Amino acid sequence: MQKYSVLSLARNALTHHDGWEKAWRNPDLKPSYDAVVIGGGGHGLATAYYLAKQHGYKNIALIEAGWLGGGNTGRNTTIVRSNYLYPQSADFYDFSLKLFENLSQELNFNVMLRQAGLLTLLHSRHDLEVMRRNLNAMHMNGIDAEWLSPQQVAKMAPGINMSKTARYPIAGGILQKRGGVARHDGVAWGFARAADALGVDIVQMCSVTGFDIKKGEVVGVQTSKGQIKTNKVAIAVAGHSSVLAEMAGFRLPVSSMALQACVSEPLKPLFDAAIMSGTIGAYISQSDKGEMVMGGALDAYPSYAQRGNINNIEHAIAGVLEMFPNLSRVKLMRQWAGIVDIVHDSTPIIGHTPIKGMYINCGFGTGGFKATPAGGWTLAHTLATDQPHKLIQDFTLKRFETGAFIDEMGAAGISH
Ligand code: FAD
Ligand code: PYC
Repeated sequence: MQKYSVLSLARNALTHHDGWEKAWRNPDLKPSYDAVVIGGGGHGLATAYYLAKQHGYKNIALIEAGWLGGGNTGRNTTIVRSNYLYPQSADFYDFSLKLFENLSQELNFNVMLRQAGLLTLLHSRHDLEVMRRNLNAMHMNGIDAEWLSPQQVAKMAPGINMSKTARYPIAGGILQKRGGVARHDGVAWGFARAADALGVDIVQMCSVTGFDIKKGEVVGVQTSKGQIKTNKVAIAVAGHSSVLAEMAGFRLPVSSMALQACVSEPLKPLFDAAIMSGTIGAYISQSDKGEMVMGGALDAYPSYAQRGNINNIEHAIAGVLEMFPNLSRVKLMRQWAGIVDIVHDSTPIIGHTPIKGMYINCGFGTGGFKATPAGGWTLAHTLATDQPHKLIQDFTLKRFETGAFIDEMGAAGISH
């Protein structure tokens, strides 16, 4: 990797970065690859990276229809945590958080992980009773989580509405101290640069348009830039998973829905933790730049329109103002949406598909950013060994035949 002196950094800043080495190449597609990864979001990029790094694959293409991180990876609100209910989920998401804790070093790219805590607000006797059980489950799963009194919540979240007559009074909270935020596009760029350095051909502005399948086995991928021969394919396209599955001739139990978020103008630092309330149906964190990053529930019906409906974001903002009434005069800067892949037990699908040689990672819905490293790690393992990784053996498509669901709706963080 090229080294820069302070002088060359200053010169490059003044010359619009002329002469700066590109972070990854822009290669032409080759006619054949040992593995093709579809989707240049965090999960696809992590899959390609771990295939090369952990499994020694040398001839991999990563195909992205748009630009890297332009899907949900660059649209999410960057919360990371592992406070799930069931042991399988807790093991998987905590493995991911551990990978996050070392990711900047692993990729030699600052992913700006800030573990200032994830605070879940509790508002009623019902919340307290249910969440005490959840807290016990988290402890049994080995996840760090603490019970907070209303006074401790008020201390962590200056400005929060502590009025006893509030519509949703604060009755307490649960804090995962290792939770927090990480820079979403930094994660995509870090994996991309590291994968490229290991020889992965990252091809952007290239759509997968079909598959060549012979006797139930994948033998090729058709793209807008030509055909590729391969007998190993990993699909990681989130909200477009059903579209790709249809191209391969199978169906997925996934609905594609818009999830919105918005940011305010930057403010002076108010609080460090990310704060969520399932009861109110809204969440907020403050970015390193000072913007309030806010969101709420999913839009009400399936859609591929990456825009979202105004009533939903209004509802989310109303929820944020229930929590922090003093933000009512703050200006909004941007609103956006991403198309997320909803599965009815809120647990991802990772593993084999009905097509031999074709593997899938989808169903993360509203919560897959935190799972980016583990999603890539486990999909790479499954593709390379043709065996499900032990962390995801209960996350396969099989559960939709057996009924062995892992219902994580309550831990999804936001209302569905
Ligand atoms: P994506 O990043 O969507 O990448 C898929 C890629 O596939 C896209 O770039 C797309 O262009 C490409 N693609 C699609 N079709 C094709 C094709 N035919 N050919 C080639 N490429 C194709 N999760 C959290 O953990 N914490 C959060 O705080 C959080 N907040 C969120 C807030 C919002 C508003 C949204 C929308 C999501 C949020 N999520 C959050 C969820 C999280 O963003 C996703 O689960 C995660 O980013 C999915 O990553 P991915 O790599 O699977 O998908
Ligand atoms: O999964 O933690 C999460 C999350 C927060 C906001 C959207 N998803």
